[in-house]
Amino acid sequence: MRIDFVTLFPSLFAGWQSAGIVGRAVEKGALETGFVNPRDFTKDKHRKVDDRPYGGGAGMVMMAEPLRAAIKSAAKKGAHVVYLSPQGKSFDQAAARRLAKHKRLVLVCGRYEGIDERAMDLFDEEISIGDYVLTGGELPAMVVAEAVARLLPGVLKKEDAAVAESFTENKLDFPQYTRPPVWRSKRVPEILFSGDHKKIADWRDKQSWLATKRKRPDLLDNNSARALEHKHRR
Ligand code: 4FD
Repeated sequence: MRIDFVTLFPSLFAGWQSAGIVGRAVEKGALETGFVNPRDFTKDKHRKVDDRPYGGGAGMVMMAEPLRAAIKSAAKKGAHVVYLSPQGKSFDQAAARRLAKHKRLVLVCGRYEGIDERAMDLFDEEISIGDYVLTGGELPAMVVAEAVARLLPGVLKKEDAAVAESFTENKLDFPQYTRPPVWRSKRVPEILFSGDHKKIADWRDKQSWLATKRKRPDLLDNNSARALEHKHRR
């Protein structure tokens, strides 16, 4: 997959795309990134990308034309163009899976108080990573791109893939333990030393359900809650 970021601040992506899972995805060729700066598409000598809002008020608004030209340059045919904004549909694992099916994504990062409303039809969809406001769409774009990159074939090691799957099934991951076997009088559950893989899998499945019930009951719809309640017979 190729992801192009339309941003006034491409340098913010440098560390993110060179380290960790994303860095490996780029190295492996599973993910290709590109950056397009609307400022490079201005024609005036001050390279102006924002202006004061008509009707007055605080802050600045991103001008439509530099944005249009930047998106046009970034969005080769078939690209899916996404605008990150607090007004968008909320992002989740299902949205990540859906976006991961595209060959090309263009993630457009707004700054200031947003963009000229007349530019809104440049986007195929508007996504929010949560109900809060940030200075720019760059962090949200990295959040979306990383969630998508993890789903690309060959990016995750087997262990990490399992954790990703638990959210796909609307449940939390089971608790993990590592050495030492006793830490500050807390013991690792005995069953994990048993070597009985079937029993361990069943125990983890139940722990996963208990954790979801306790921490995120909103993930359990009424039907699956009843089915799981029966399965684990509390
Ligand atoms: N919650 C998000 C996205 C962008 C952002 C911006 C209008 C501000 C939060 C459009 C106003 C973009 C989010 C930039 N803050 N800030 O996903």
